Amino acid sequence: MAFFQTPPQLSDPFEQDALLRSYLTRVLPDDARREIEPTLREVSALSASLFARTIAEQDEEPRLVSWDAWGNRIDRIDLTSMWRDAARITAEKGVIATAYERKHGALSRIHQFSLVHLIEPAWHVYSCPLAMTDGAARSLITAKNKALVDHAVPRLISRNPDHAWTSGQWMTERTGGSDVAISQTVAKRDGDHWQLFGTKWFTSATTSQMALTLARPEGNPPGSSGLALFYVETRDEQGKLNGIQINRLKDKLGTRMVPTAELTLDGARATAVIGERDGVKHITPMLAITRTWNSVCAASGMRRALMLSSDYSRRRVAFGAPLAQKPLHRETLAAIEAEAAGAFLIAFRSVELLGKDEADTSSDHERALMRLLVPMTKLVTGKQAVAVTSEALESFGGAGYVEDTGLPRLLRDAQVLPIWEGTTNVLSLDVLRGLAKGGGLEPLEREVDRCLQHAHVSLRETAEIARQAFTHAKSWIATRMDKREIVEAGARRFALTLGRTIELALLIDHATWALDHNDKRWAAAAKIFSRAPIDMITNDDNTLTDAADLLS
Ligand code: UCC
Repeated sequence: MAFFQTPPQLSDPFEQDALLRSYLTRVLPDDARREIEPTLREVSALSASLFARTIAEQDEEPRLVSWDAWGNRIDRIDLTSMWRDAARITAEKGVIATAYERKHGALSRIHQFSLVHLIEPAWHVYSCPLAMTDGAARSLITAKNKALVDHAVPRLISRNPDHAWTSGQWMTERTGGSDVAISQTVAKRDGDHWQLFGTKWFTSATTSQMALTLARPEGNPPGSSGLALFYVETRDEQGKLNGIQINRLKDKLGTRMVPTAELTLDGARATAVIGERDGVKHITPMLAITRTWNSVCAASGMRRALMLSSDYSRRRVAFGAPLAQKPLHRETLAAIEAEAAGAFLIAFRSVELLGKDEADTSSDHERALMRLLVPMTKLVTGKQAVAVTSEALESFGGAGYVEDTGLPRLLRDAQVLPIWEGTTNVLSLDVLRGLAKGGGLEPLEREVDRCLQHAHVSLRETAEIARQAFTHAKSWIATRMDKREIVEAGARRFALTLGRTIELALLIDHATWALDHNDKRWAAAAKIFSRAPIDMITNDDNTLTDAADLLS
């Protein structure tokens, strides 16, 4: 008889996600959890039902139609059917609205991001425009521009698909996406409004109805303080593009359903959101939100890859038994399970802090912690997402490398996570910026202590690994404060060490709670996680900088 392999199945992502369920049991009061859970089950069923479509429609891509049949320039982007459906689902399921209705106070962000965690892998990175939409709503609210808040925010957070808008975040120019201060777009005053002139080199999800962007008002000085934050609607009342030309769609490694475009702004009518300067500073509320989305989506991508891999391991028989019974295969999957669990817990810790900040229930310590944790979580989870999805693909053997299984897309889509919204290096430097501006490492130290002080007796050795890594990071930075180049060169090692230490501490914290509830799984994850590199700092910085000099 012919031999065929059985593809992996996805039944119920919520039911299959033991960590999400135990985390929600730990952090939510029973009544809140009872109210929230049906919405998660509904979205989980939807996510499972879309699974087959994510494979069947994975070759669909957005298309730029530059001209109509009669020679008129129209610059229309036709979206994939999955993306059109995702817009409706977002509104109907309140994927943005849940955070702003704040039905569960500070816990509402946990509710919202649990929805995101379940649905994200099912809709071809539609989380990209949603992250920016959420970030735009938050930035407009923070800027307290009443006219724009009244006009745009109800649409950005709407539950009505016919009324809802999404927003872009146009920050990247030809000069690059990291050093935003050298942006070249110019803003010229036009009565009460402004007109923008320049090129935006990467604009994600360009079909959005509005965008927040940066431009330099004429006469302003160079540097980021001379940029201002602007609100732009992409089309006018007749549906014509607002002084915008779409030059082309980018041909990318992954996120191919995301219509990422290159734009020319040629007199785009714009409104200043808050003053005429300090645009970078005023867009940072958006960055905090989009970076948090990035972290949650990194965790959810890892979870999806693992669900498929573990399901497959029970179906695939090789060398006389299912892979799930092979010791080496089990150990390999356990190692990536531990990584995914650490990533999930740090991502949702950022989410908790964001929720408290917005509900105005944060302490000063929690606000300082959030400033550091958001970039650190984004950079550490972005790297883990690439490593975990790569390992998960390998666990399928050749099938993981074949396009029509739908598996390679998981890795391609993960590869953007360490790039957009700040690369690993840029965010490592942002962690240093946060330390310099805030209270140094104290907020992180308190967080490590909070997690480890009640560590279960069986996890004391594991807790010691986290403590030692943190102490090493603390002494490394303390003894190099005056050596700017050494600190900059080591910023990534330092930030990754802190990020992985916090992940381990959070794993121990969760595992200690779980052990009290007869669940040994997360203690096992903490132990396995602690065997992977946590402390990446070296005291021998000069050897590395000398080597880098020779090799560069
Ligand atoms: O990638 C993009 C869109 C992709 C789609 C989104 C999908 C998301 C998830 C989906 C999941 C599936 S748009 C491009 C994103 N670009 C970036 O993220 C920029 C990366 N570059 C940086 O982050 C840089 O560090 C810059 C641009 C912030 C550096 O700017 P400056 O102006 O050179 O730096 P300064 O002078 O240090 O900062 C200016 C001000 C300061 O405030 P003041 O003036 O009071 O001292 C800083 O403290 O901004 C403040 N600031 C911050 N505040 C800078 N960074 C932060 C921060 N992270 N938090 C709070």
